[in-house]
Amino acid sequence: MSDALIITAAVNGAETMREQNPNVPYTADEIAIEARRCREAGAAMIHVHGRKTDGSPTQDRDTFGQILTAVRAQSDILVQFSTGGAVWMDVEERIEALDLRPDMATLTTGTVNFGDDVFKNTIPMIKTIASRLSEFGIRPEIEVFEIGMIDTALSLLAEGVLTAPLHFDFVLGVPGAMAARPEYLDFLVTLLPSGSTWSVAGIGRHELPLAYKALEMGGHVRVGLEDNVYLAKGVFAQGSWELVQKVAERARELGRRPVEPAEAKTILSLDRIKPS
Ligand code: KMH
Ligand code: ZN
Repeated sequence: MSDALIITAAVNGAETMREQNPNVPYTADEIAIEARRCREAGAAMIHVHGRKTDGSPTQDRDTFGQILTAVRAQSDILVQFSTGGAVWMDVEERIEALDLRPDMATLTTGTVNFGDDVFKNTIPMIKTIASRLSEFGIRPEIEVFEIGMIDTALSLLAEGVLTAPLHFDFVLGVPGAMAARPEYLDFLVTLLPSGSTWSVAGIGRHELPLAYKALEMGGHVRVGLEDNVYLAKGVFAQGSWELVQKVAERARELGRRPVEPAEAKTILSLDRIKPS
């Protein structure tokens, strides 16, 4: 098991609003400040969604351009764009900013219930996103909300739509999808092709317990206000950075080493992908 640990901070998401935690960053400058704090706390990458000034989600290219510029002006943290956006967005809207060439971007390989909504990702939609990622040489983080999404990713790998090595993020605990059961994580990792890397994102109160389990299993970790707004029961996190800090502290106790962005790039093979 490698001691190297990539911590990703999911700093805002599309759904978490300031009414739930006043520290959710909306503007590019707020996101950049938060990203720098996360980097200082031990994160190597942020996962980010666009927001309008009123907090409503957007995948607008200009908004992502401002985010990328602002974040890169303040730190060397890697930037992963969401291609999931919000549940009502169409696929073209979700991927219109990818020509900005973020360090990484997400790819959800299936449709799933998302609370009372449906997060739609048909096979043609997945292929459209994958092909745009490949056009710009961006490696995907495969978001797994349900187990069949692994099978679909493997089929796409066999078809040559995706290329190895794959990086998976298991999102556990979205209402209507796979629950945040620790034993699921034990099983899910057995399904990955060798050479894959993985992280876990536990939703709500499951975030830190699943993160700590991943540390013990040798996986990577995603935490942040997109997934959970609390540091402890009844205590709001002051920002995603505080959750990152908690994971980094526990990691060091367990002999895991939060890596810098440059090392994360190597671990995730981000340098080895060429635009198609
Ligand atoms: N907001 C969710 C509907 C992603 O960022 O790629 C989708 C999501 C996944 O957050
Ligand atoms: Zn997201």
